[in-house]
Amino acid sequence: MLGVVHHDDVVEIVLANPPVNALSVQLRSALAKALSDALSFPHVRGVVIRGQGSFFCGGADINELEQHNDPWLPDLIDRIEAAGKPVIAAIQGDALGGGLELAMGCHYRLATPSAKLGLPEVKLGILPGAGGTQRLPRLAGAETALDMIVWGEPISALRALERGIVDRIVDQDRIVAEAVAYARSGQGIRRTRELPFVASDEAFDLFKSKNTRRLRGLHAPAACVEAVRAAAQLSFDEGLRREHELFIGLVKGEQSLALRHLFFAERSARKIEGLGKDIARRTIRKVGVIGGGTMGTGISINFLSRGIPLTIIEMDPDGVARARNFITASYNTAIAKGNLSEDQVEKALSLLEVTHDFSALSGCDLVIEAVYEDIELKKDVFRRLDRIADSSAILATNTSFLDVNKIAAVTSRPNDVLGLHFFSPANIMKLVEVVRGTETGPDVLATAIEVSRKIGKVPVVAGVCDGFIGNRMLTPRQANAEAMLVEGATPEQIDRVHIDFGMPMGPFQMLDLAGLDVGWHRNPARIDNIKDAICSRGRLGQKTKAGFYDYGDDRKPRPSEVVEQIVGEFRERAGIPLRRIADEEIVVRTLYTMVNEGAKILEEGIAQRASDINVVWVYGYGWPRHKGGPMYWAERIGLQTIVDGLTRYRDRLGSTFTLSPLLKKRAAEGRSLNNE
Ligand code: T1G
Repeated sequence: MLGVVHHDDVVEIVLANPPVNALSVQLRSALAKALSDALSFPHVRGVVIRGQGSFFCGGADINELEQHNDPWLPDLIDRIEAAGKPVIAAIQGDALGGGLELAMGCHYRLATPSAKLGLPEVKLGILPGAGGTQRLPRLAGAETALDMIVWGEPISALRALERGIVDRIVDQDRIVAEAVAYARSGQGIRRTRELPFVASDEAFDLFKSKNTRRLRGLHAPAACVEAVRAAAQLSFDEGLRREHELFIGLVKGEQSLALRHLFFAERSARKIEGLGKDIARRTIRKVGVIGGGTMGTGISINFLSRGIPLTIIEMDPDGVARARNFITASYNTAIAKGNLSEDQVEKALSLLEVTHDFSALSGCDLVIEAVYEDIELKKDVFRRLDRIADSSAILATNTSFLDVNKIAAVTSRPNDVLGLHFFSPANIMKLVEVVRGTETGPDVLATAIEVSRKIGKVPVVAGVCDGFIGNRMLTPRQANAEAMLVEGATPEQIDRVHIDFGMPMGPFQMLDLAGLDVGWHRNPARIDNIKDAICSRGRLGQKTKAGFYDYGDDRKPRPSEVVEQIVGEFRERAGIPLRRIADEEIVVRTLYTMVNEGAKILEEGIAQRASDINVVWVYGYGWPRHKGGPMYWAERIGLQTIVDGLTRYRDRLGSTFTLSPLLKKRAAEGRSLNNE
């Protein structure tokens, strides 16, 4: 749990609680004792605190946040700060949350160049509760403190040095020796709590007014601002009390519970039921992508940006040029936005090959097919791939709904085949549905999860069905949204209900963005549903500046009289009476039906666990993180509430609707949808 090393008159305390040195009650107890012992030795002139492994400390133990076990972290940090001998933090790896707070309670801080320092508590719906909101402003000023605490993003050691959070940058192989020397150097004791901090009240009001949109509806960021404000208004100890008060107000709140659920859900999603952590993984040194369209190039950028050589196959020289130009333009935008440096882009582009020579795929360890969504076309590609690709290569299809088993079946190696369903824009959206075919090998699955994480994605394992997890749950939502449009709701009303709920956009805005012609039969004379009727008038969405909404050059959706007329004509032909539709009905028929579909996905084993479904919707569709995902949200409002709502509107849900037996059963039993 903790190591102690004696360097003559300096004691080095090493936090050793793998994997991230989280400050569990055991580690805190061991640290309190080791510190007390070290300071009690007359010959000891100072103490160094370091983390074992690649983290200084990943913060308080998130499992213990609602517990108050002694030694309480704020008290322990106060003891470090009050020590009569210098205590030096040797930050050889990331110092996050309570880990950075611990370091700020030390008298000096040395850090290695690659170390990151951050206070990400706000991402868990809380705030730094061990003095971070009071010490950071004293070290780095109000602007840096607000930026780091309210948004929760870590900064580099170099930036921390510039901001006054770190005193020196020292290489990995010398940081202990330098810290020991620093402890021995007789540099007086500098207590952070004694540093002055002055900031006007207006600075905090201005920060809040400038970030109204980003802060809207969220409890933790606003509380973070007030905690830092307290550091300017109150004495240090009064500020600590205010910080604690605000922390307690958040830690039991619905938003923090949901955010902490998601933290662990994202990590559970990487685990494959029945497979141990030690399953062998294949090495991915080179990647091939077939198809240099929007998806293929977006997928490619993920690998190139992480230093993985990649070959894109296009049909002909024009396709080759288009693909390369698209990638270059995307990277130039990243430079213009300051997201990447010119050197980083130059390195990424140096790893890219674009060709129409299919045999260039030999030598790739992973090939991702991203051609048009047509099963016969994909089968042809995989037949060719089967002949060309190395015997150890993993063959993945980026299909968003086609049957991965049927694609695998045309190859001689179905155990090497699976789906990697990226979400558009593929270089931005973090979700990857890792679609396991019936024959997909465990090592292939484990490798796909590992390489997805390596390129910064959040993988979730899905079984084969129409739409896998996310898009399958979209189906009842879209069907009911379109039905309610014909019955009397408007696109604006339905979308507003979703935006008020916290979604980034509503069903009709999403359809206009994706394009109404995705999956359209393209026969304007054939009008089976309202979407066909809209498409038949050439209204394909944002790309035609007309879909369910009208769009100006600003791409803002405006209610369309033409759509109103099309819907009216469709309603008349269908003989559907016009009626007023309440928001509640929209919630039941679009959100409750999604939960019902999610329960079926669980019943069928398409998703391994309910929390995986939450990860899919948060990372793939923008479900508000502070509402935990559809299945978590359903549990919080009550599964019986969901069942009762669906029962109440049963006549409106169409003849094909069936209530999930699992949902009904667990609701009746008062149990969770998780497999406990
Ligand atoms: N507490 C408990 N478990 C943790 C943990 C933590 N702080 N951090 C990570 N784990 C587990 C994680 O669940 C996983 O478990 C394993 O460690 C590896 O994590 C008072 C109140 C540090 C950047 O928010 O951001 O301090 O799945 O897969 O990708 O003010 O973990 O293996 O069983 O994520 O290398 C504030 C949270 C806490 C940081 C490493 N700290 N952690 O990423 O590994 S609140 C945080 C992370 C606090 C104080 C407040 C990341 C990481 P398992 P991993 P990684």
